[in-house]
Amino acid sequence: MTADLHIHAAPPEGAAADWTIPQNWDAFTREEHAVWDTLFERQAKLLPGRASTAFLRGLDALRLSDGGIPNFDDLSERLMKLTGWQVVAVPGLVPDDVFFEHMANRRFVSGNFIRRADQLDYLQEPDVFHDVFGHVPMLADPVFADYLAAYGRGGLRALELGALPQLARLYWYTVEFGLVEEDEGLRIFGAGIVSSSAESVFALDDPSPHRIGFDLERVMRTEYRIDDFQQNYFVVPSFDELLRVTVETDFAPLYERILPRPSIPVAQLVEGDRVIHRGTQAYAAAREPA
Ligand code: HBI
Ligand code: FE
Repeated sequence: MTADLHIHAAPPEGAAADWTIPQNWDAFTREEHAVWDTLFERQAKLLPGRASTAFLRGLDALRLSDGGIPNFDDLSERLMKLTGWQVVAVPGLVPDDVFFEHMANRRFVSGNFIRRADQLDYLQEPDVFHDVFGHVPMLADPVFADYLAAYGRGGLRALELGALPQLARLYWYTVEFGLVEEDEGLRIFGAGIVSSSAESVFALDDPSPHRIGFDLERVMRTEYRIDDFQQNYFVVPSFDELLRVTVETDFAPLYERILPRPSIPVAQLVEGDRVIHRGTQAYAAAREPA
């Protein structure tokens, strides 16, 4: 047996001890800025009436439509005034503790590369379009901004308590793939959805996935898939409510309760679910290997 010492790879050459790198905005080529513009225009057309009011407001407030990959210094200046957050560049995925430490200190880490023009819908690691277009508009919302900082603190705690997989599900089903209930109907806010043209439609309109009312314990017990559209989406009643339950819940006893229990497979409904839409699961069934 070895102790869990949180040993991880050293930052790559050219990165600081906290894994950040200079954005080096001047080094982006015209082609790379054009990829941003193409993706931006596609999503900007699709999202009114689909994305949450908070997301659309953030897009405006941060002037993400100015054209080209945003300069992080300018973006951080605007964001700092609104909610005290900054955006910092990293080479790619960073170790969990580094990721949480930045978040707890209101620094959002962004990949410093952009997908190729011939791979607009293909992504192995989060690039600057996913990270900035997908995540940063929500950080202009004061309530969501507090939620993400609280999540960072919770992440550091979950590492100590051996409950990272459980807490990561909360991130997945809210920050990445969350829906919110607004007066006019369901809206998307998860970065994985709003940065994807196909999933922006699928998550709201397709009969296949379940849409289930958010419940913290239920979400933290639920498996997820990283290789295709989600089979479950969880719907928060509001960001105030999401923030409230996460700051008011004592996570240590919650982890103690759920760690010994089996996880809930993707697409399985359980007793107590507030089912908003019972999915047909037809999309997933058709994609299963024969
Ligand atoms: N690093 N750059 C980056 N972006 C992420 O979304 C990210 C990461 N490191 C760890 C991580 N996500 C997740 O595995 C944790 O939330 C559990
Ligand atoms: Fe993301």
